[in-house]
Amino acid sequence: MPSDDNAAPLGASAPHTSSLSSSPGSRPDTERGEEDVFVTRPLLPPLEDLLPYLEEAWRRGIVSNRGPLARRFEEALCAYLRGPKVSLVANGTLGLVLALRARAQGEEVITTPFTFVATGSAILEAGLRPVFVDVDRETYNIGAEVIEAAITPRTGAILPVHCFGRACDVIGIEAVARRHHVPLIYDAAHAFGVRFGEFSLLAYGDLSVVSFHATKVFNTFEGGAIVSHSEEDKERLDRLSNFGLGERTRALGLNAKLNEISCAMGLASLPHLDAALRGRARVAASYREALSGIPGVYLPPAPRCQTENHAYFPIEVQPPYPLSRDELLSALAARRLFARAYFHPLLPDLETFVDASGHAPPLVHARRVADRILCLPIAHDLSLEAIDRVVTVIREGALQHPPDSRSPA
Ligand code: T4K
Repeated sequence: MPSDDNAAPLGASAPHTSSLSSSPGSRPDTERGEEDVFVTRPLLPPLEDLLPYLEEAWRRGIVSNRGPLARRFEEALCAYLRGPKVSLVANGTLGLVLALRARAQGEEVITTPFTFVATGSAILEAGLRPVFVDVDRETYNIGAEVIEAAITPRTGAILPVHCFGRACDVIGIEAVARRHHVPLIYDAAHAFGVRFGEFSLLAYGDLSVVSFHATKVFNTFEGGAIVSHSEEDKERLDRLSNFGLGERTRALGLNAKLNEISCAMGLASLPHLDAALRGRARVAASYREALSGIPGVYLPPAPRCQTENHAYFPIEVQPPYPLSRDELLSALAARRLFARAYFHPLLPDLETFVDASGHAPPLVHARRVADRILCLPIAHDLSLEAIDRVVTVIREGALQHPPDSRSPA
């Protein structure tokens, strides 16, 4: 396991570095000579770590259909997660569709409105209807109480999201799911590398679906996995992701296999994950220190009972901060710092879901958060200079006068 001992200490002027490669694609801003900074950058292992796996695949001529690299990658993930079964899939979205097709029973799925569009699309794609319930103000996740209040005879599954890698109330939600005999599937797209108590957060629920997309803390370019707890579930999910071949029940199969090249990427990257998570933790700590105490810039408190993967660095922009969230987003973009308003708008406000969703209670907290949320750039190797540029723009914004206090021209 490589260490990140070479990483620059906080306060040094060198960038956060480790043995991990930085992604190409940064483009200097021509006026100031500053580089573009994106909301994230992929974790890329040194090329020499990837090449032996690629050579193996080339030698064999097996590049897909659950070859030897896929089997090894599944074993490596099982060992990393310490227990549960793993079914690789081509991406997180297909993983969600298959998980729902495998386990959902009724017509409706209780879920969160504050998520990426893929959560809702997967529900529709599985032939079900989303029922959106409000999120908790602090965790950004849906909780046990609101879920239980929304359960009806039509409920076919519960699909909470561990938003930004912050754990849902897994104990409370599990109790609700058991009490009402409703399958519990977590959209854990953001949650790889998070431990809750002594277990991986992915070990909770009947099934958990994680994304290995390039924008996630751990990536296989595109990819994902469904985490399950019985040989029966794993076999079923594996059949469903292979066109449903051998499937004797009614659930519809798909082609959702992960190719061998993505598995090679996973095998080469996994040994670097811990160092990358430590790099992200250092960036988050730098932001926290530099941004705390700015009136109107709210930093959500660190989540309890879990480790953090710092997949995102969300802040909320609210009065008395003089700029709106969108104005701050533009001010950052003007300095080639590309933060994102993940997740605005809310899913029920997207045309796709307006007619498709069941009755939605007032989504008071979700609306408030979606209007204020801003995810700042974060990556394992984000430089201190880049962090400083982001902080400077936010601090400069804090010094502006709100429109109504400006003296008339
Ligand atoms: N559930 C949830 C809760 C999710 O958030 C997601 C996906 C899913 C399910 C579905 O999982 P997948 O089917 O994707 O496995 C991105 C991602 O495409 C998406 O995976 C992710 N969530 C979502 C939150 O973000 P965009 O459209 O915002 O990504 P994009 O291309 O603008 O990338 C953001 C920045 O990342 C770029 O400005 C630059 C950087 N980047 C991106 C790529 C692709 C790189 O540096 N290198 C790259 O190769 O959706």
